[in-house]
Amino acid sequence: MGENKPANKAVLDWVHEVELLTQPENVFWCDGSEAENDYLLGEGCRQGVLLKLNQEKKPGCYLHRSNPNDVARVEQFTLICAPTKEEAGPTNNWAEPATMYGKLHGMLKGAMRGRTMYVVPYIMGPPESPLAKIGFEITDSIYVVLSMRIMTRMGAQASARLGEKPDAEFNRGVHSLLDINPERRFICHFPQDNTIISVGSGYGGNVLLSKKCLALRIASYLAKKQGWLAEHMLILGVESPDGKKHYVAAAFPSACGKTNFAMLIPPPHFAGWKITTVGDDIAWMQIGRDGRLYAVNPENGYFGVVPGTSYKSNANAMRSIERDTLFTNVALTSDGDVWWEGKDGDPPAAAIDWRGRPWTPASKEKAAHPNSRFAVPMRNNPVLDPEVDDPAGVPISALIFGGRRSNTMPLVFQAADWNHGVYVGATMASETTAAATGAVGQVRRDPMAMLPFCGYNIGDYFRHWLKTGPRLTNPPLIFHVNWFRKDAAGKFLWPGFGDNMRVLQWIIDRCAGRGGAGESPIGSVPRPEDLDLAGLEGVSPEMMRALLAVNPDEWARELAGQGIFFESLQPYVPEELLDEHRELAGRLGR
Ligand code: OXD
Ligand code: MN
Repeated sequence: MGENKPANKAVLDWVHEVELLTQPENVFWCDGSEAENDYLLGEGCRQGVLLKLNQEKKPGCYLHRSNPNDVARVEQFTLICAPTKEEAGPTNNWAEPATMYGKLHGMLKGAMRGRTMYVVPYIMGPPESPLAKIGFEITDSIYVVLSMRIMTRMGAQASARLGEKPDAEFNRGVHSLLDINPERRFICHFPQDNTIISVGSGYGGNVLLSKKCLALRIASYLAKKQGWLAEHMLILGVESPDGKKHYVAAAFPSACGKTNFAMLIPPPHFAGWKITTVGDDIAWMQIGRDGRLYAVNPENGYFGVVPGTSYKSNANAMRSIERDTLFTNVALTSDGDVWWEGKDGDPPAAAIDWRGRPWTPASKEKAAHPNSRFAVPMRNNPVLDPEVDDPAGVPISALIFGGRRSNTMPLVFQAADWNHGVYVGATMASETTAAATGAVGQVRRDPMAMLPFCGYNIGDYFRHWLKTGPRLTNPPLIFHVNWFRKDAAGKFLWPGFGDNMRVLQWIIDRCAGRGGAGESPIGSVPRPEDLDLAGLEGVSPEMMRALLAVNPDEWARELAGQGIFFESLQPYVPEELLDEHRELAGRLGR
């Protein structure tokens, strides 16, 4: 075991270099087999990295507790090391590549002494897809290896697919826990070298280098160069009772319910409608021969936020995580099961919290960390879309942007055309969540939900979007949604979850040339009678009006906020988006 070296000499040479630098006790070449997985799970438990859960209740499930100083992505220590600061742009932290390589190599020197260095080969995307990418992650964390096995198509197939050609392209990822010290924590991307180096963290988003690092930051850079899109979007299928199927892709910032939306169960009134999941976090999209946009999910699993997940909010996620799941930072019950705030049923009388301390319902602190996670193979999802492995991807009828906004943003509106849609995406904003370190609940602009993930200058990213529209002879329509609008007392106006089907149906109707709407300065907004609200509970006609309202005072503030954001990005904002801003101001009478 651990001997599965690839034949490619470029990989062997690079791994050897990292071995000389980090000086591990031994090198373990992963093959992705069941036997290897069993061995690593056993080893993880023996080392105290994992805790085996009650296998009768949760077959194949394990719990990992991260260091309490290491529970979320660290945007302030995430860097794009492009040759110039301008290429990284105004929204990224930047360091000169040679300087940063020097600093990181200094930290990595001898860092794996006494540890095993694992080499993890993986494929992102359906292997036969023209968009598929091969990566190798070197890591000294068993937790990373086991998570990568869930989240990617990991193992010998990746090495085989890379082949022996010396110039075959692959992503080089190096990760070391070092001493999990926030002072020595860096997540560095070298897009021009297809290289990622991550040190000092063991938290998923910082260390599963396939995900945010490769599939978004590096891939967005490659996508710009090669004419496709790498986006922070879920992909779902909607089948209507007459058997017609549409796919939509939706960008929401972290922890705004992408996984829930991707697995939505329609309310009883929508008998015959079916939602299927292609992906819950990332979409790679290219233009098909028919001029439509086609999306693949590069991942193989879901790394979802646990708190709030229940049979009520997301029964498909609950069914998925009944087995083969790696939990991080949830609470442990006395019968070897897991618990978190928002799970169905009563809290346990006593539990061990995410830090490993005794907990009771009277405790002041939460039992599970607000950013605790599950990692689960997507094959566990009962509503996995049958086309998930299609190398060509699925055709996208609508793109949806959305954020967590207590006010201003109506439940849904449709952009007038592609450029207006790009403007809507570029100016979208959301109240911050626990997925990244920092204050929670503040409105921040998060263009296309890519603020922390765009691997190059955001102005060029907007330009790339603007250029993509005219290349699509049959472009998707673009919408904005907000499930989080509140009333004056701070209560959510919309029930969300399954009832979001009502909004999705309207979106699909619009794509099919049906569905009424009223015109407003911000775009087409449905009137209450344009939505199918039959069987909707707890939303009065007055609440419905409040949900769909375009309030001039709120929009005056919003327009100003959008303007301030664009100012902060100057001189990079494309003229077309400044035009859109001026036109919106005109329509709002400002
Ligand atoms: C995630 C995130 O983990 O966006 O998907 O933070
Ligand atoms: Mn995400």
